[in-house]
Amino acid sequence: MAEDNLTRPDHAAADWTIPQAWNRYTSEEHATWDTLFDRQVRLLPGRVTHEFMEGLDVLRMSRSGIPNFEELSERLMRRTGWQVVAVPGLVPDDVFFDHLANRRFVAGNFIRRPEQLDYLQEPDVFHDVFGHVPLLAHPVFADYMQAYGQGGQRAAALGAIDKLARLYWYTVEFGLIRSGEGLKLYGAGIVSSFTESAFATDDPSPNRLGFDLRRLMRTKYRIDDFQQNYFVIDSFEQLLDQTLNTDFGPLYAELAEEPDIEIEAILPSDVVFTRGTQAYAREKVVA
Ligand code: HBI
Ligand code: FE
Repeated sequence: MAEDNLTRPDHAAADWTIPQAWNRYTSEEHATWDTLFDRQVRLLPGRVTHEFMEGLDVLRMSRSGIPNFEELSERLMRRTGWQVVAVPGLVPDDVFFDHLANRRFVAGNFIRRPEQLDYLQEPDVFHDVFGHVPLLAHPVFADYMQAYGQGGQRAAALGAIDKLARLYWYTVEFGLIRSGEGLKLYGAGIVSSFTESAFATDDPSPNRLGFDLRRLMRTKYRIDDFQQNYFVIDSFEQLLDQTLNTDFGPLYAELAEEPDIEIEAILPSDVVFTRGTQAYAREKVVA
């Protein structure tokens, strides 16, 4: 969840959008995008779900330099009716949900510095656009993102954003999907990260568990390091169906009575794809 104490910069509109000011990117900034892009497209084939690669392709994202949001939005609009709009950084939850509910994806317009290629706290244009936008070209995933925004508005009214935020985290940001050839990546937090793309697919440390909406909404998550647990969906249709066909009001009321589940816990009811060794997280604690 975004911090509550965000203040809207003077140059941002009431909905927190700003001009992307594409002409103001320096050649060094475009080069940073190209560096990040090149290493991801070398790493991702075979690891990422095919819908992601198709999205990169139909949106012509392999052209050099930071994408121009107007051009990108034109292509995306023709496919699924989504747009990409620029914001200065994190926006308040209600603003975020309102944009998603109206099929607008908010993207930070700044890019990380060359010495921060592997880690930065705030979502920049590479995470937001490379990570999130390709799947918005997929009709079912596009509908899921809108449903999430609408669900966010209802969750806010019910005081349950913390539960719903876990759904975003474990699907949109860090989700895995089953395919004929095994588990594939689709979460934006993974696909935009050189180190976590390899970790999430190959490392024996994390658990990889079947998607279960109620279970997932009880599960804590970590924002400071590689995930200790990934949830695996069968298909984007499953994700959309469950989101549209669940009555979240009663679910939140029930969840309020149930304890949170620890990040690395495996329950008897879980479908287990990988029982993680958790070696990575344990070594980190000692170090
Ligand atoms: N703002 N720019 C931006 N990007 C996000 O991903 C984002 C946000 N504000 C709130 C938010 N995400 C999440 O906390 C909500 O899903 C709860
Ligand atoms: Fe993100």
